[in-house]
Amino acid sequence: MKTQVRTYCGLCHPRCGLVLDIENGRAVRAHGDKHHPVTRGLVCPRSQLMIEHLYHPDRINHPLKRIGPRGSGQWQRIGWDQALDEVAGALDALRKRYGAETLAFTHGTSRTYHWDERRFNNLFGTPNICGANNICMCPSQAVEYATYGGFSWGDMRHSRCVVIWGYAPSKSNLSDWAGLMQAKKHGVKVIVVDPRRIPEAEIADMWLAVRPGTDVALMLGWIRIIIEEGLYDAGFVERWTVGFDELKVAVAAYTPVRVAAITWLDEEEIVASARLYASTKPATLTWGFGTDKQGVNATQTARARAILRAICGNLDVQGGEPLGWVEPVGSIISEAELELNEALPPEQRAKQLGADRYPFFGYPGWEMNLANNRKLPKGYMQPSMAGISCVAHAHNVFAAMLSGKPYPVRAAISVASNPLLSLPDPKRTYAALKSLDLYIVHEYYMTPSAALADYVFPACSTVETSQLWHSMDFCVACPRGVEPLFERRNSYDFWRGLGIRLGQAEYWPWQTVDEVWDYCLAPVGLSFAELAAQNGIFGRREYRRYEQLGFGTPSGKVELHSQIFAELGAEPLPVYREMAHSPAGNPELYAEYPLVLITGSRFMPMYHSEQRQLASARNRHPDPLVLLHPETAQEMNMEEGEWIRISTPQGSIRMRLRLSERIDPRMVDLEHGWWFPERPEAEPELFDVFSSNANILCPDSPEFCSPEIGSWPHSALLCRVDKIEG
Ligand SMILES: Nc1nc2c(c(=O)[nH]1)N[C@H]1C(S)=C(S)[C@@H](COP(=O)(O)OP(=O)(O)OC[C@H]3O[C@@H](n4cnc5c(=O)[nH]c(N)nc54)[C@H](O)[C@@H]3O)O[C@H]1N2
Ligand SMILES: Nc1nc2c(c(=O)[nH]1)N[C@H]1C(S)=C(S)[C@@H](COP(=O)(O)OP(=O)(O)OC[C@H]3O[C@@H](n4cnc5c(=O)[nH]c(N)nc54)[C@H](O)[C@@H]3O)O[C@H]1N2
Ligand code: SF4
Ligand SMILES: [Mo]
Repeated sequence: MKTQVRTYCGLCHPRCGLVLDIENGRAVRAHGDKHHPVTRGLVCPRSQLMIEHLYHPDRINHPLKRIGPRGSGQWQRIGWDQALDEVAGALDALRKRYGAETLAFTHGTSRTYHWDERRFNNLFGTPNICGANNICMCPSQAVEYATYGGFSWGDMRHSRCVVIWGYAPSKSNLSDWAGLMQAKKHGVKVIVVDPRRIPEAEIADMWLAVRPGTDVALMLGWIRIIIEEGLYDAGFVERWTVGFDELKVAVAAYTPVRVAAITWLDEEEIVASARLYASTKPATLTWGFGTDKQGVNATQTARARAILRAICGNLDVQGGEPLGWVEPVGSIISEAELELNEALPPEQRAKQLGADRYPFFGYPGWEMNLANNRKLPKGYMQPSMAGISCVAHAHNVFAAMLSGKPYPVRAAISVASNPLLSLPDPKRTYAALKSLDLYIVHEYYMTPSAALADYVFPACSTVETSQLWHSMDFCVACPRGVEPLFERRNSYDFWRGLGIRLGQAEYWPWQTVDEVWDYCLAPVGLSFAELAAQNGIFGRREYRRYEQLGFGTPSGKVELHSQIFAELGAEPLPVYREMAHSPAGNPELYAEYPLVLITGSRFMPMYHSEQRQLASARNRHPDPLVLLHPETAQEMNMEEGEWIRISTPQGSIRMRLRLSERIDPRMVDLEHGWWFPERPEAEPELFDVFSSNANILCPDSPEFCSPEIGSWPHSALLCRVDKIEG
């Protein structure tokens, strides 16, 4: 019998509408859902892997309990109840012995629900949630909250000028890439700021091949030109900002000559691009991971970007940077509320690891943003989730596991995260995980991180569970396509199962996650099934709402000079910092490591460390690649296709060489997320997790991190390349 079911693809962020063709009870084909109100049938090549992923023989289908030494690959299959009972018992014993803060949690990027993990950890009593949030979008979001009380994702489709800054949507976000192409057809001006000649650069009016890690110097140069030439929106600046005079002083030193010397750019292109951006309205300036992954400068780059948007008059205008939620979407119970943050008492908040060094991204900064947000009407600007911008610092968490200082961290849980691949210094992470009394993983596959666990719980694919998905303007139902296979369960069931065994039963009243969606939708008078039947809800956006409501900041205005930063001892106006390892920051080191490294530029069909076991993905992209300019390779007597060694003072890895004229001869660009599921699991191999792991090259100690947030560098480092003989 043949049928079709509507569901969604959750293999990355956008949750595109998907239709599964079902034959004899088995999904046989996945294709875009033409009737999906947002994605309208558009899907990327990765979605075609869904069927292979759903039925893959390497999937973990039952809970596993370690029976040999940690990392020996010896497991026993047990039931969910037994596994949850044993884990809850062990967690309770550790909490009694060391305090709740002894449990850490590592998260990855948005795949599961996230509020459920925060809810459990708040109720358990630990503030030590850590992971990629220090570097991925969340820092930008927190900075925008401090600057103008909310977060914006630019409206490319209606814009007259789009600045693609450290962002490559052609590889990372199909719907923005489609939006850009559509805008281009209507004559939008495009400026690309990226050290690589990406496809976006090829359709751009201007491409600025900036030296990695120096973007904030360029932004400060732009601000200086824009002020000097009177290209800013004087009316908006006068009425709606504080700190303009201080800003003028702060940018005075960033003359085109100086910025050119820092950034590898020409003075003329710096001036011309600033004029093009500021004089074409409305304009949008994108968020990009290229600027979040540059360590010391990441936070102030986000500040300078927010300031450019504001002084050029692009905040909350159509085709600029829309702000705030629109009704009825704003009335839906938010994920921030589901986190139940009030459950974590102040004395436990105060124990968050790393928050003393990076207070803006811990409870102190999050609480200040929250207090300002509460001055606005509920539902207008949703408060920032603690899960997004209130995290412990991974460096401090793993250090505490190893040293017991400032207190013992003896247990960890990872859900939808593979810390050995995603975080810097994987050998340290390895030693730390190995040292634990208890390590729990909820996963699709046996990964290098899962291989070190005591218990591994089987996760269901996105098509096996439901999700409520919304942006500021819409909310759609993402329905389950097939019933969970074997004993796979979603993260809600995992956390609830643990929670009710640890005295949290009254806070998990909903038996299934579908009941949670009904609870969230109650204020708009819909159930999840009704939302699915009516194909989503959409709000109508009005612009410049700040004219009535103000901004959710200490002054109620856009803070060019940030009071929150000042109060937390951080730099209240943006500055450029030369990195500890850079050509100018450390000339001796530069002599030994003469190339500038970037890592992790996105490529299809892979998503971080996933898909390495899926034959159709691996056949297309079998090996980890490192890109060099042909001239650089020639100097080193290297040829396309050979395996070469790449080293930083932190460590060395090997990758296969690809030559590309798209990068500067002074640079190296290499992929992240590489491990080899085809190699043995048991140690010492551990799926060969260290040989081509980009993060072996990346540090996260304080001198490399942004002092405000602790963003560590995956990019803008110094490296060298060598031939591998034999
Ligand atoms: N060198 C370098 N490192 C980087 C980056 C870079 O550019 N360069 N990028 C960084 C960024 S931006 C991010 S966001 C992080 C991402 O880091 P992570 O999100 O940790 O990404 P992965 O390493 O793919 O690990 C995710 C794991 O979750 C599992 N998984 C997927 N979906 C589900 C699910 O629904 N349920 C459960 N239980 N498990 C699931 C996958 O099998 C996979 O093993 O990496 C960061 N690391
Ligand atoms: N295919 C695929 N898509 C993904 C992901 C994936 O793993 N695979 N991951 C998802 C996640 S979690 C994220 S965060 C997004 C990230 O999506 P993007 O923001 O597109 O991230 P990247 O591709 O890491 O980097 C974007 C660009 O930044 C440039 N860059 C590197 N360093 C610098 C710098 O110092 N300055 C400037 N100006 N540019 C620089 C790189 O050359 C690259 O072209 O992608 C999401 N989409
Ligand atoms: S993997 Fe592709 S189809 Fe799936 S959600 Fe992401 S962009 Fe959409
Ligand atoms: Mo990310």
